[in-house]
Amino acid sequence: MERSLIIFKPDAVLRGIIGEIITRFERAGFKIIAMKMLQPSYDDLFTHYEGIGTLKTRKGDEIFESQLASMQDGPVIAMVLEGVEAVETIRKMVGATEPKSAAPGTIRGDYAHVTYGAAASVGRGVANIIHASADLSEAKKEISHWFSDSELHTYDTVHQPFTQPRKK
Ligand code: DAT
Ligand code: MG
Repeated sequence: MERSLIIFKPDAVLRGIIGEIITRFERAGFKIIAMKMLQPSYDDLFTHYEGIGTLKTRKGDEIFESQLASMQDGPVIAMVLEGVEAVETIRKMVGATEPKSAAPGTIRGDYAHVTYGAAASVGRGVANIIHASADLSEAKKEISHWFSDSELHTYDTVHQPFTQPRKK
């Protein structure tokens, strides 16, 4: 089983669409093993977006600082989901970074439509609802950054019979 780190960004929390999006993950059979609301600090976001995600290196100071400020517009909800090849499938459900380019049916494509250009013109990170780990290595680092081991829960769901050997 893989684990992926999800963050509902302030635009999702302030719009009140968290429940609908959690439902999509539950419907796909992913198990929520951790969840908390927090007001992220600049330092925590720096580690998340540059220390782990290399956003400043990849996209430059202006986009980086705009994104960190946008992530502090309100509280966020961090969550860990577990499932078979969870990281790749959750990224597929989330869709492309720029909502304009995100396919209909994806979370970013269904809940937003804005562009990088529009975000740049107002000095904001592009409001794209949700963060999801890009690959397994990022997922592991992000989960241990946002959650302690004792916050990660172990329990059985009704999906498990379909992913485990048949009982004799
Ligand atoms: P993703 O979140 O799809 O993994 P990323 O890691 O490249 O994408 O960027 C992290 C976040 O930074 C992204 O969700 C929104 C913001 N961002 C990235 N590129 C941007 C841009 N060109 N304009 C505005 N915000 C941007
Ligand atoms: Mg990323």
